[in-house]
Amino acid sequence: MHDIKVLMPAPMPPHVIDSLAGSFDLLKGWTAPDLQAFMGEVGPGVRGVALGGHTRVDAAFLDRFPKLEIVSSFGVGYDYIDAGEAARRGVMVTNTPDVLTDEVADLTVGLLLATVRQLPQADRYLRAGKWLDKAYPLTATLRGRKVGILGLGRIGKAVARRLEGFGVEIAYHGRTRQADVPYAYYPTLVGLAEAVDVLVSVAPGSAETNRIVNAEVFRALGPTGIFVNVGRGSVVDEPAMVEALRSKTILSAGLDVFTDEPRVPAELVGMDHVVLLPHVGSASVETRRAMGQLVVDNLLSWFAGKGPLTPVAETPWPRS
Ligand code: NAP
Ligand code: 8YV
Repeated sequence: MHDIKVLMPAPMPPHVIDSLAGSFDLLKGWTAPDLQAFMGEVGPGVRGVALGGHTRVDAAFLDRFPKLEIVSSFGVGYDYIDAGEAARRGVMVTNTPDVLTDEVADLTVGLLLATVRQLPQADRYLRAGKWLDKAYPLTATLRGRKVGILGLGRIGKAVARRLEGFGVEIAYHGRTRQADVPYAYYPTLVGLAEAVDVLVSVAPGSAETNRIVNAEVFRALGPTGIFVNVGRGSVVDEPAMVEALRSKTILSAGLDVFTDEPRVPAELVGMDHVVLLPHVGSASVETRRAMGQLVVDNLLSWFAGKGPLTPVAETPWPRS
Protein backbone atom coordinates (compact mmCIF):
# COMPACT_ATOMS: atom_id res chain seq x y z
CA MET A 1 0.00 0.00 0.00
CA HIS A 2 3.05 2.29 0.09
CA ASP A 3 2.07 3.89 -3.22
CA ILE A 4 -1.34 4.98 -1.88
CA LYS A 5 -1.35 8.68 -1.00
CA VAL A 6 -3.10 9.51 2.26
CA LEU A 7 -3.33 13.16 3.29
CA MET A 8 -3.35 14.20 6.94
CA PRO A 9 -4.13 17.95 6.88
CA ALA A 10 -3.69 18.54 10.64
CA PRO A 11 -1.45 16.62 13.06
CA MET A 12 -2.90 13.57 14.81
CA PRO A 13 -1.52 11.51 17.74
CA PRO A 14 2.03 10.24 17.08
CA HIS A 15 1.01 6.56 16.94
CA VAL A 16 -1.50 7.40 14.17
CA ILE A 17 1.16 9.29 12.20
CA ASP A 18 3.67 6.46 12.64
CA SER A 19 1.21 3.68 11.69
CA LEU A 20 -0.03 5.49 8.61
CA ALA A 21 3.49 6.48 7.52
CA GLY A 22 4.46 2.80 7.86
CA SER A 23 1.69 1.63 5.52
CA PHE A 24 0.95 4.49 3.10
CA ASP A 25 2.58 7.43 1.35
CA LEU A 26 1.53 9.81 4.13
CA LEU A 27 1.31 13.48 3.15
CA LYS A 28 1.73 15.64 6.27
CA GLY A 29 -0.23 18.76 5.41
CA TRP A 30 0.63 20.65 8.57
CA THR A 31 4.35 20.55 7.75
CA ALA A 32 3.80 22.47 4.48
CA PRO A 33 4.32 26.25 4.69
CA ASP A 34 0.96 26.80 2.92
CA LEU A 35 -1.63 24.03 3.43
CA GLN A 36 -3.96 25.28 0.67
CA ALA A 37 -1.15 25.41 -1.90
CA PHE A 38 0.07 21.98 -0.74
CA MET A 39 -3.39 20.44 -1.11
CA GLY A 40 -3.73 21.96 -4.58
CA GLU A 41 -0.39 20.39 -5.53
CA VAL A 42 -0.92 16.88 -4.12
CA GLY A 43 -4.76 16.78 -4.44
CA PRO A 44 -5.03 14.92 -7.79
CA GLY A 45 -3.18 11.88 -6.36
CA VAL A 46 -4.80 11.68 -2.91
CA ARG A 47 -6.95 8.56 -2.29
CA GLY A 48 -7.43 8.78 1.48
CA VAL A 49 -7.71 11.54 4.09
CA ALA A 50 -6.99 11.04 7.80
CA LEU A 51 -8.88 13.79 9.54
CA GLY A 52 -8.21 15.26 12.96
CA GLY A 53 -8.57 18.75 14.35
CA HIS A 54 -12.08 19.22 12.96
CA THR A 55 -10.90 20.27 9.48
CA ARG A 56 -14.00 21.32 7.48
CA VAL A 57 -14.77 18.86 4.69
CA ASP A 58 -17.25 20.44 2.27
CA ALA A 59 -17.75 20.54 -1.49
CA ALA A 60 -14.84 22.96 -1.94
CA PHE A 61 -12.53 20.64 0.03
CA LEU A 62 -13.69 17.54 -1.88
CA ASP A 63 -13.24 19.33 -5.24
CA ARG A 64 -9.48 19.22 -4.67
CA PHE A 65 -9.37 15.42 -4.51
CA PRO A 66 -10.88 13.82 -7.65
CA LYS A 67 -9.54 10.35 -6.74
CA LEU A 68 -10.55 10.48 -3.07
CA GLU A 69 -12.09 7.23 -1.80
CA ILE A 70 -12.27 7.63 1.96
CA VAL A 71 -12.19 10.21 4.76
CA SER A 72 -11.28 8.54 8.05
CA SER A 73 -12.18 10.94 10.85
CA PHE A 74 -10.98 11.06 14.47
CA GLY A 75 -14.02 11.38 16.77
CA VAL A 76 -17.58 10.06 16.71
CA GLY A 77 -19.16 13.44 15.93
CA TYR A 78 -18.57 14.51 12.33
CA ASP A 79 -20.57 17.73 12.08
CA TYR A 80 -17.61 19.41 10.33
CA ILE A 81 -17.92 16.92 7.43
CA ASP A 82 -20.61 17.29 4.77
CA ALA A 83 -21.19 13.54 4.68
CA GLY A 84 -24.17 13.92 2.32
CA GLU A 85 -21.92 15.63 -0.23
CA ALA A 86 -19.26 12.93 0.25
CA ALA A 87 -21.94 10.26 -0.32
CA ARG A 88 -23.05 11.94 -3.56
CA ARG A 89 -19.46 11.74 -4.79
CA GLY A 90 -19.03 8.11 -3.71
CA VAL A 91 -16.53 9.05 -0.97
CA MET A 92 -16.69 6.85 2.15
CA VAL A 93 -16.69 8.61 5.54
CA THR A 94 -15.77 6.80 8.75
CA ASN A 95 -15.78 7.97 12.38
CA THR A 96 -14.76 6.46 15.74
CA PRO A 97 -17.92 5.31 17.60
CA ASP A 98 -18.12 2.94 20.60
CA VAL A 99 -14.44 3.07 21.63
CA LEU A 100 -15.09 6.36 23.44
CA THR A 101 -18.62 5.76 24.73
CA ASP A 102 -17.75 4.71 28.31
CA GLU A 103 -15.08 7.41 28.71
CA VAL A 104 -17.45 10.19 27.67
CA ALA A 105 -20.27 8.76 29.80
CA ASP A 106 -17.96 8.66 32.85
CA LEU A 107 -16.98 12.28 32.23
CA THR A 108 -20.61 13.31 31.83
CA VAL A 109 -21.62 11.88 35.19
CA GLY A 110 -18.51 13.44 36.77
CA LEU A 111 -19.41 16.81 35.26
CA LEU A 112 -22.99 16.54 36.51
CA LEU A 113 -21.83 15.73 40.05
CA ALA A 114 -19.19 18.47 39.91
CA THR A 115 -21.87 20.96 38.86
CA VAL A 116 -24.59 20.05 41.34
CA ARG A 117 -22.21 19.70 44.32
CA GLN A 118 -19.88 22.53 43.22
CA LEU A 119 -16.69 20.45 43.39
CA PRO A 120 -14.37 22.84 41.50
CA GLN A 121 -15.72 25.79 43.51
CA ALA A 122 -15.15 23.91 46.78
CA ASP A 123 -11.60 23.06 45.66
CA ARG A 124 -10.94 26.74 44.89
CA TYR A 125 -12.39 27.67 48.29
CA LEU A 126 -9.99 25.38 50.14
CA ARG A 127 -6.95 26.52 48.15
CA ALA A 128 -7.84 30.16 48.86
CA GLY A 129 -7.60 29.39 52.60
CA LYS A 130 -11.28 30.23 53.16
CA TRP A 131 -12.03 26.96 55.00
CA LEU A 132 -9.92 28.33 57.88
CA ASP A 133 -12.61 31.00 58.37
CA LYS A 134 -15.79 28.98 57.84
CA ALA A 135 -17.20 25.84 56.23
CA TYR A 136 -18.07 25.83 52.53
CA PRO A 137 -21.73 26.81 51.95
CA LEU A 138 -24.25 24.00 51.48
CA THR A 139 -24.97 23.04 47.87
CA ALA A 140 -27.86 21.71 45.79
CA THR A 141 -28.29 17.93 45.56
CA LEU A 142 -28.72 15.19 42.99
CA ARG A 143 -31.15 13.46 45.36
CA GLY A 144 -34.74 13.48 44.14
CA ARG A 145 -33.86 14.89 40.74
CA LYS A 146 -35.23 13.74 37.41
CA VAL A 147 -32.70 13.70 34.59
CA GLY A 148 -33.64 14.30 30.95
CA ILE A 149 -31.30 13.15 28.20
CA LEU A 150 -31.33 14.89 24.83
CA GLY A 151 -29.89 12.32 22.40
CA LEU A 152 -30.30 8.84 23.84
CA GLY A 153 -27.75 7.22 21.54
CA ARG A 154 -24.65 5.22 22.43
CA ILE A 155 -23.28 7.79 24.91
CA GLY A 156 -26.72 8.91 26.12
CA LYS A 157 -27.63 5.32 27.00
CA ALA A 158 -24.30 4.78 28.77
CA VAL A 159 -24.98 7.94 30.82
CA ALA A 160 -28.50 6.70 31.63
CA ARG A 161 -27.20 3.29 32.75
CA ARG A 162 -24.73 4.97 35.10
CA LEU A 163 -27.39 7.32 36.47
CA GLU A 164 -29.69 4.37 37.23
CA GLY A 165 -27.12 3.50 39.90
CA PHE A 166 -27.61 6.95 41.44
CA GLY A 167 -31.33 6.25 41.96
CA VAL A 168 -32.59 9.16 39.85
CA GLU A 169 -35.51 9.02 37.43
CA ILE A 170 -34.55 9.23 33.75
CA ALA A 171 -36.41 10.50 30.69
CA TYR A 172 -35.32 11.38 27.15
CA HIS A 173 -36.06 13.21 23.93
CA GLY A 174 -34.96 12.27 20.43
CA ARG A 175 -36.57 12.22 17.02
CA THR A 176 -37.98 8.76 17.68
CA ARG A 177 -39.30 6.81 20.66
CA GLN A 178 -37.09 3.79 21.40
CA ALA A 179 -39.05 0.62 22.13
CA ASP A 180 -36.29 -1.13 24.06
CA VAL A 181 -35.49 1.45 26.79
CA PRO A 182 -37.20 1.73 30.20
CA TYR A 183 -37.16 5.58 30.26
CA ALA A 184 -40.06 7.96 29.64
CA TYR A 185 -40.08 9.47 26.13
CA TYR A 186 -40.98 13.11 25.47
CA PRO A 187 -41.76 13.93 21.83
CA THR A 188 -40.73 17.59 22.33
CA LEU A 189 -37.61 19.03 23.92
CA VAL A 190 -39.61 21.68 25.78
CA GLY A 191 -41.86 18.92 27.14
CA LEU A 192 -38.80 17.06 28.41
CA ALA A 193 -37.32 20.22 29.95
CA GLU A 194 -40.61 20.93 31.76
CA ALA A 195 -40.66 17.41 33.20
CA VAL A 196 -37.05 17.30 34.51
CA ASP A 197 -34.66 19.45 36.54
CA VAL A 198 -31.44 18.20 34.95
CA LEU A 199 -31.04 18.32 31.17
CA VAL A 200 -28.06 16.47 29.70
CA SER A 201 -27.36 17.10 26.02
CA VAL A 202 -25.47 14.39 24.13
CA ALA A 203 -27.00 15.17 20.76
CA PRO A 204 -24.80 15.57 17.68
CA GLY A 205 -24.27 18.87 15.90
CA SER A 206 -26.34 19.16 12.70
CA ALA A 207 -28.60 21.58 10.83
CA GLU A 208 -31.51 19.91 12.65
CA THR A 209 -30.07 20.31 16.16
CA ASN A 210 -28.66 23.81 15.64
CA ARG A 211 -29.54 25.93 18.74
CA ILE A 212 -32.49 23.71 19.71
CA VAL A 213 -31.63 24.22 23.40
CA ASN A 214 -32.96 27.78 23.48
CA ALA A 215 -34.48 30.36 25.85
CA GLU A 216 -37.82 28.51 25.90
CA VAL A 217 -36.07 25.28 26.92
CA PHE A 218 -34.20 27.08 29.73
CA ARG A 219 -37.46 28.65 30.99
CA ALA A 220 -39.03 25.18 30.98
CA LEU A 221 -36.07 23.73 32.91
CA GLY A 222 -36.66 26.32 35.60
CA PRO A 223 -34.84 27.91 38.54
CA THR A 224 -33.63 24.63 40.11
CA GLY A 225 -32.57 23.36 36.69
CA ILE A 226 -29.08 22.21 35.76
CA PHE A 227 -27.92 22.00 32.15
CA VAL A 228 -25.05 19.69 31.18
CA ASN A 229 -23.67 19.72 27.64
CA VAL A 230 -21.20 17.13 26.35
CA GLY A 231 -22.66 16.85 22.82
CA ARG A 232 -21.88 19.90 20.72
CA GLY A 233 -21.89 23.63 21.46
CA SER A 234 -23.90 24.31 18.30
CA VAL A 235 -26.91 22.50 19.84
CA VAL A 236 -27.28 25.39 22.31
CA ASP A 237 -28.25 29.00 21.79
CA GLU A 238 -25.17 30.13 23.77
CA PRO A 239 -26.26 33.77 24.35
CA ALA A 240 -29.65 32.48 25.59
CA MET A 241 -27.84 30.08 27.94
CA VAL A 242 -25.61 32.88 29.28
CA GLU A 243 -28.70 35.01 29.89
CA ALA A 244 -30.55 32.10 31.58
CA LEU A 245 -27.56 31.62 33.91
CA ARG A 246 -27.17 35.37 34.55
CA SER A 247 -30.85 35.88 35.37
CA LYS A 248 -31.03 32.64 37.45
CA THR A 249 -33.67 31.30 35.05
CA ILE A 250 -31.70 28.07 35.62
CA LEU A 251 -29.51 27.18 38.59
CA SER A 252 -26.25 26.18 36.92
CA ALA A 253 -24.53 24.49 34.00
CA GLY A 254 -21.72 22.01 33.39
CA LEU A 255 -20.24 22.43 29.92
CA ASP A 256 -17.62 20.45 27.99
CA VAL A 257 -18.47 21.91 24.57
CA PHE A 258 -18.95 25.44 23.24
CA THR A 259 -20.10 27.18 20.07
CA ASP A 260 -16.72 28.60 18.99
CA GLU A 261 -14.07 26.36 20.59
CA PRO A 262 -11.58 27.00 22.03
CA ARG A 263 -13.06 30.45 22.60
CA VAL A 264 -15.48 30.53 25.55
CA PRO A 265 -17.66 33.62 26.22
CA ALA A 266 -16.09 35.89 28.87
CA GLU A 267 -19.46 36.08 30.68
CA LEU A 268 -19.34 32.30 31.26
CA VAL A 269 -15.72 32.35 32.39
CA GLY A 270 -16.65 35.07 34.88
CA MET A 271 -19.51 33.06 36.43
CA ASP A 272 -18.89 31.06 39.58
CA HIS A 273 -22.04 28.90 39.28
CA VAL A 274 -20.91 27.04 36.15
CA VAL A 275 -18.34 24.29 35.62
CA LEU A 276 -16.38 24.64 32.39
CA LEU A 277 -14.21 21.96 30.77
CA PRO A 278 -12.05 22.30 27.62
CA HIS A 279 -13.75 19.55 25.52
CA VAL A 280 -12.16 16.63 27.37
CA GLY A 281 -14.98 14.05 27.17
CA SER A 282 -12.85 11.42 25.41
CA ALA A 283 -9.48 12.82 26.44
CA SER A 284 -7.77 9.95 28.27
CA VAL A 285 -4.57 8.42 26.94
CA GLU A 286 -6.25 5.01 26.48
CA THR A 287 -9.39 6.25 24.73
CA ARG A 288 -7.60 8.67 22.42
CA ARG A 289 -5.25 5.79 21.50
CA ALA A 290 -8.23 3.55 20.66
CA MET A 291 -9.82 6.32 18.59
CA GLY A 292 -6.57 6.85 16.69
CA GLN A 293 -6.21 3.13 16.07
CA LEU A 294 -9.71 3.03 14.59
CA VAL A 295 -8.78 5.86 12.20
CA VAL A 296 -5.82 3.76 11.06
CA ASP A 297 -7.78 0.49 10.90
CA ASN A 298 -10.53 2.01 8.76
CA LEU A 299 -7.92 3.10 6.20
CA LEU A 300 -6.08 -0.25 6.30
CA SER A 301 -9.32 -2.20 5.90
CA TRP A 302 -10.54 0.03 3.07
CA PHE A 303 -7.36 -0.14 1.03
CA ALA A 304 -7.08 -3.91 1.63
CA GLY A 305 -10.43 -4.13 -0.20
CA LYS A 306 -12.33 -5.21 2.93
CA GLY A 307 -14.57 -2.14 3.22
CA PRO A 308 -14.79 0.32 6.11
CA LEU A 309 -15.06 -0.77 9.76
CA THR A 310 -17.20 2.11 11.02
CA PRO A 311 -18.92 3.99 8.18
CA VAL A 312 -21.20 6.92 9.11
CA ALA A 313 -24.93 6.66 8.41
CA GLU A 314 -24.76 8.76 5.21
CA THR A 315 -22.22 6.40 3.58
CA PRO A 316 -23.48 2.91 4.50
CA TRP A 317 -21.54 -0.23 3.63
CA PRO A 318 -22.19 -2.31 1.65
CA ARG A 319 -23.45 0.47 -0.57
CA SER A 320 -27.21 0.38 -1.07
P1 NAP B 1 -25.29 8.40 18.52
O1 NAP B 1 -25.23 7.03 19.04
O2 NAP B 1 -25.49 8.62 17.06
O3 NAP B 1 -26.45 9.17 19.33
C1 NAP B 1 -26.94 10.41 18.95
C2 NAP B 1 -28.36 10.55 19.48
O4 NAP B 1 -28.82 11.87 19.18
C3 NAP B 1 -29.32 9.56 18.87
O5 NAP B 1 -29.95 8.84 19.90
C4 NAP B 1 -30.34 10.41 18.13
O6 NAP B 1 -31.64 9.92 18.42
C5 NAP B 1 -30.18 11.79 18.76
N1 NAP B 1 -30.47 12.84 17.79
C6 NAP B 1 -29.95 12.99 16.55
N2 NAP B 1 -30.51 14.04 15.94
C7 NAP B 1 -31.41 14.54 16.81
C8 NAP B 1 -32.34 15.63 16.74
N3 NAP B 1 -32.47 16.39 15.64
N4 NAP B 1 -33.12 15.88 17.82
C9 NAP B 1 -33.03 15.11 18.92
N5 NAP B 1 -32.18 14.06 19.03
C10 NAP B 1 -31.39 13.79 17.98
O7 NAP B 1 -23.97 9.19 18.88
P2 NAP B 1 -23.03 9.04 20.18
O8 NAP B 1 -21.94 8.08 19.90
O9 NAP B 1 -23.89 8.82 21.38
O10 NAP B 1 -22.39 10.52 20.22
C11 NAP B 1 -23.25 11.62 20.39
C12 NAP B 1 -22.52 12.92 20.23
O11 NAP B 1 -21.71 13.18 21.37
C13 NAP B 1 -21.53 13.04 19.07
O12 NAP B 1 -22.17 13.29 17.84
C14 NAP B 1 -20.63 14.18 19.50
O13 NAP B 1 -21.16 15.41 19.04
C15 NAP B 1 -20.71 14.13 21.02
N6 NAP B 1 -19.43 13.72 21.63
C16 NAP B 1 -18.79 14.60 22.45
C17 NAP B 1 -17.61 14.19 23.06
C18 NAP B 1 -16.88 15.11 23.98
O14 NAP B 1 -15.67 14.98 24.11
N7 NAP B 1 -17.55 16.05 24.64
C19 NAP B 1 -17.07 12.94 22.82
C20 NAP B 1 -17.75 12.08 21.98
C21 NAP B 1 -18.96 12.48 21.39
P3 NAP B 1 -32.80 9.91 17.31
O15 NAP B 1 -32.17 9.34 16.07
O16 NAP B 1 -33.89 9.08 17.89
O17 NAP B 1 -33.19 11.34 17.16
C1 8YV C 1 -13.02 14.44 20.36
C2 8YV C 1 -15.58 14.38 20.20
O1 8YV C 1 -12.42 15.20 21.36
O2 8YV C 1 -15.73 12.22 19.33
C3 8YV C 1 -16.20 13.36 19.35
O3 8YV C 1 -17.21 13.68 18.71
O4 8YV C 1 -16.08 15.46 20.33
C4 8YV C 1 -14.34 14.08 20.94
O5 8YV C 1 -14.22 12.72 21.25
C5 8YV C 1 -12.91 15.17 19.10
O6 8YV C 1 -13.70 14.75 18.07
C6 8YV C 1 -11.47 15.11 18.63
O7 8YV C 1 -11.07 16.34 18.27
